[in-house]
Amino acid sequence: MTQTTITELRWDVDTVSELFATPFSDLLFRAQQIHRLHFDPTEVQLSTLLSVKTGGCPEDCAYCPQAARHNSGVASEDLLPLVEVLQTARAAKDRGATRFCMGAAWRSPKDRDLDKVIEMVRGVRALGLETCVTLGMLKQAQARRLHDAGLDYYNHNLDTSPSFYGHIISTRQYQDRLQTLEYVREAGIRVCCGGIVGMGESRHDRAALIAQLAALDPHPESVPINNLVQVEGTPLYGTARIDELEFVRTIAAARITMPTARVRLSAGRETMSDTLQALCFLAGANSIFYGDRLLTTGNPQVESDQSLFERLGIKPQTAGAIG
Ligand code: SAM
Ligand code: DTB
Ligand code: SF4
Repeated sequence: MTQTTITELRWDVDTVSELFATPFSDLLFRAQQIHRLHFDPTEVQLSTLLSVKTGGCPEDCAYCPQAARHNSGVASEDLLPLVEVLQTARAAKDRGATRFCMGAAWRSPKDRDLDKVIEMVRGVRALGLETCVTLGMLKQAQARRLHDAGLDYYNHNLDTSPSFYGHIISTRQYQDRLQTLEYVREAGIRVCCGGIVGMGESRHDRAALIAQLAALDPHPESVPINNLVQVEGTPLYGTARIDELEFVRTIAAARITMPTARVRLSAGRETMSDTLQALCFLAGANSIFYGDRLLTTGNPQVESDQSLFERLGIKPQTAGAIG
């Protein structure tokens, strides 16, 4: 099979499952080939996260420390003031991030909340950073307003497979997520959509998640692959951790099925060795969350990431590029 036909394949759960079952070295070789067709393999895109509205969320996502019903110790806070958001964004830019992602612990934003988020998007963009927000479910008109404000990316994850989904969240449906993604795409905003592994799902579920993501047409521009951050007080605390090589396989499957997407090695890096992260980059990851915090949990220190880049010969993507 030529490389061109590989990139044109459509994927279903069975064909993605076959990828997962491929010998590890063959899988990584194939992921590398595809990666190198579309990207400079030494370049990684850096996104910094900020929780602009933390805690007190009405949803019941079993992994999430921000759900009001879980006793995780995360308190409910108000929306951050604009100046504080811009200060953090400026600092992220100074450290080399090119994208700034603002997250809110909402089921969906109220219109008056959106007014304030739009101010944040405008301000962060004016600093010369790409903007991304994740605010929960959107109405069509809200997606259009965000687009008109100049928002570059909207993050809304499918999280897991359709069949495992009910074990993790009961307060919103898979279809609701697909609907929001459709509004975002229709409005002309780039899509950031991925999921979480290590929640006790099977390999079949991981393949089904990847197949769902790859069925989005066009593919998401960014695909965050999160390894569950286990937070005490959440229902998933204590879940058996995913095998490291299986995590790498998931990254490779995302790379192969969505050749031109930024595949982001996302939450969970704090507990990963440098060697495991290097394997993820080899499998086609070319983006990370960069900065000492994710939303409410920790992330590797900037200095330790910079030393990792140096040891791996990785260069951060420079500002201004879209991808
Ligand atoms: N409330 C909005 C929503 O759920 O759409 C936006 C914020 S929510 C925290 C964004 C995403 O973070 C979730 O969809 C989930 O994929 C990820 N996430 C949350 N808690 C996590 C955890 N403990 N480990 C890994 N990923 C997590
Ligand atoms: C995504 O896929 N992962 C990020 C971002 N999109 C919003 C969130 C990770 C959250 C990890 C747990 C926390 O820090 O609260
Ligand atoms: Fe709320 Fe989002 Fe956390 Fe679910 S993932 S509980 S919607 S903040």
